[in-house]
Amino acid sequence: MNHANDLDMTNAAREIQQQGYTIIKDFLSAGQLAEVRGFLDRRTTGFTGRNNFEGSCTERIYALLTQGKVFQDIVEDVRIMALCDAFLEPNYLLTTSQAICIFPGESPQPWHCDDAFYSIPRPRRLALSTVIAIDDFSAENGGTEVIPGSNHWNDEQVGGDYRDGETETEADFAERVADQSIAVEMPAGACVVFASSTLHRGGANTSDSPRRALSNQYCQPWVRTIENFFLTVPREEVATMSPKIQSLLGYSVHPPFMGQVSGSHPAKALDPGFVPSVYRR
Ligand SMILES: O=C(O)CCC(=O)C(=O)O
Repeated sequence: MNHANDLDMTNAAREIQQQGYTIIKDFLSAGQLAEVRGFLDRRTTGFTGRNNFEGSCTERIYALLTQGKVFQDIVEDVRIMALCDAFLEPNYLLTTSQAICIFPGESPQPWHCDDAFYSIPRPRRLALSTVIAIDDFSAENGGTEVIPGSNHWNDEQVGGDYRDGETETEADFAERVADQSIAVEMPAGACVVFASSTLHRGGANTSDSPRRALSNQYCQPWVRTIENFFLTVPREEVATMSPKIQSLLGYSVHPPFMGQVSGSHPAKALDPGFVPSVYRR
C-alpha cells in the first residue's frame, strides 16, 4: 500500500485516480489529535444510529465543523484542498462533516459508495471522501474497508442492491467482493481519502474498544449536499469562519449564477442586516 505523506499531492491524486483511494499518514498534528480526542471524550453519549447504515452500535455527530476551530482547520487542510482541486470543479462544497464512532459489537456496514444517491451513470466523479483515524484503525476494530479499483466499476459491476435492490442482494454482493476488499489499517492521525464512487464500508468492531473517526466529504458545486449547512450553521457563525470554509458551505457562486441569493452573491448574506432584494420595499 502506498502512503502519501507530504504537501505535494500529485502522487496521492494519482493513487486515487488509479486505485480509488490514498492514505496520508501523518495527517493530524499531535495537538489536533489530542484536541479531537478531548472533544469526543466529552461529547460521545452512546446514542447510536437508526439503521444498519448509520450503525446500531455507531454514534455519529453531524455538522462537526460547528464544534470548534480545530474541525474547521481539518476541513480546509491544504492537502485535502489540493486533492479537491484535482478532482472536483472550482467552487466545490462540503457535503458532510461528521464524527463516526464505531463501538464494540458493531457489524459491518453495507458496502456502498458515497455518491450512490446521485442518478448519474458510473463511472463518475462527483465527490471526494475522507476518513480520519482518531484511534488506530485495524481489521478487528472496524477500520474502513475498501475495494481497490472499484471507482472504475460501471453500474452493472456494482450490482443492483445499491441502486434498486432488484438484481443482487447485499449478502450476495458481499460474497462476490469478499476476496477483493482490504481493511485500511492505519495509525491514529492518518487519513484515507477516496473517490466517492469507491466501494467501501465501516468494518465490524470485534475488539473491546471504540474505533473513532472523522469524515469530511466534498462534492461538485452543482450537486445537492448531504447535510443542509444553511440550516445547521447560523449565519453569524459562518461570518466568523474563513473565506474558504464559507465557500465550502455554499456562500459562493458557481458560475454563472448557481447559489445566488435574490440576484446577489450569497457572501453578502453574511453582513448583519442583509435583506434579500426581493424583500426590500
Ligand atoms: O466509518 C467508516 O469507516 C466508513 C463510514 C462510511 O463509509 C459512511 O458512513 O458512509
